[in-house]
Amino acid sequence: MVVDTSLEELRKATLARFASATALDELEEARVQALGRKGTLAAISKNFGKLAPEERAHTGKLLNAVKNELEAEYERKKAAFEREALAQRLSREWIDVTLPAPGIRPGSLHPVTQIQEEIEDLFTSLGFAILDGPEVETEEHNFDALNIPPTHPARDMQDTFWLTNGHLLRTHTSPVQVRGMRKFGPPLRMIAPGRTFRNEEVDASHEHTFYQLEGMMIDRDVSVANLIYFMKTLLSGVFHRDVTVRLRPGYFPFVEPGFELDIQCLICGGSGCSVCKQSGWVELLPCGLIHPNVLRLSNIDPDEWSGFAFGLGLTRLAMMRYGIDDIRQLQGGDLRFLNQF
Ligand code: 2NL
Repeated sequence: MVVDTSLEELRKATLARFASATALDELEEARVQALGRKGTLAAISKNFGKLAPEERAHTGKLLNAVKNELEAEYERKKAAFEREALAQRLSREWIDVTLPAPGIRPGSLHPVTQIQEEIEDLFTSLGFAILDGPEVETEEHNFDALNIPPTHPARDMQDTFWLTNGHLLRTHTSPVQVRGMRKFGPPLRMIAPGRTFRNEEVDASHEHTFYQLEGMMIDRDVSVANLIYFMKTLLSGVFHRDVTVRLRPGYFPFVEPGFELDIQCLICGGSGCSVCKQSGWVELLPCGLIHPNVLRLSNIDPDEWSGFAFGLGLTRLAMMRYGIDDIRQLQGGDLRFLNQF
């Protein structure tokens, strides 16, 4: 009976220690003390031999039952600790399987830069120089020299970013051409690619900052026929295919006559979409013969020389070529988008 009492005490005390254990090592310590080779249960078992033979069967069963119960409880609690430890480790070792694999990833040029470089190559092969100029310009270079009257709405605060010192952010790359005419004189073949700025509300097809490429050729007897030839060469070079074009009269103070060269919308194929404002056509290439006043204002005699000039929106061209329907995607710097090109 003494054995029975000690077993019951061991059972209760050990279950209580198992229950209050807060970590695996505490649980293990309780197990070793109760069930280990030198533990309490082993000590109790030593008294087994002293029992009367008729008590042995009963006490032997009880001994086994207590041993089994404690072992089972130990295993249950141990498994719970292990599950918890694993869950904690996994929460620390969380990995984002959508991250790109490590290693060097090849970069690529921005789609607008790619188009700009292609057009530069094309015009270089036709004997044109590539000129650069400042983004902060004088009113004279940006407007006066281009025969744009002092009252023209383009000069408004709403259309142009004016600086407090009277200078402005160039609204086109024409001032580079003005500088080119003044520096080199005729005959002259040049293009002026670069960043331009307009004080505009941003939407799917307008940005305040965009890329343009203007060009001009000045020589003796340059005509509209020369203009059309170069514009067609330019477009087939850009699109690597025949594009449907139409020529409309257009008005710009710096050319006379002036034209709007439109292409059939490459996004919708002409059926109408947000890029072409449902018209099926996109204004792509304003152009014309350089106004005599513009030549004169840059010290070129219009009786001896004539020329054509054109302006091309590189950002819009990239949208057309790659089927991008929102200009903001090209400006956002999102590499997931830009890496496609
Ligand atoms: C545009 C640009 C055009 C030109 C730009 C030009 C430059 C000089 C002289 C004559 Cl220095 N022309 N550039 C010519 C025709 C069209 O378009 O942004 N138009 C809305």
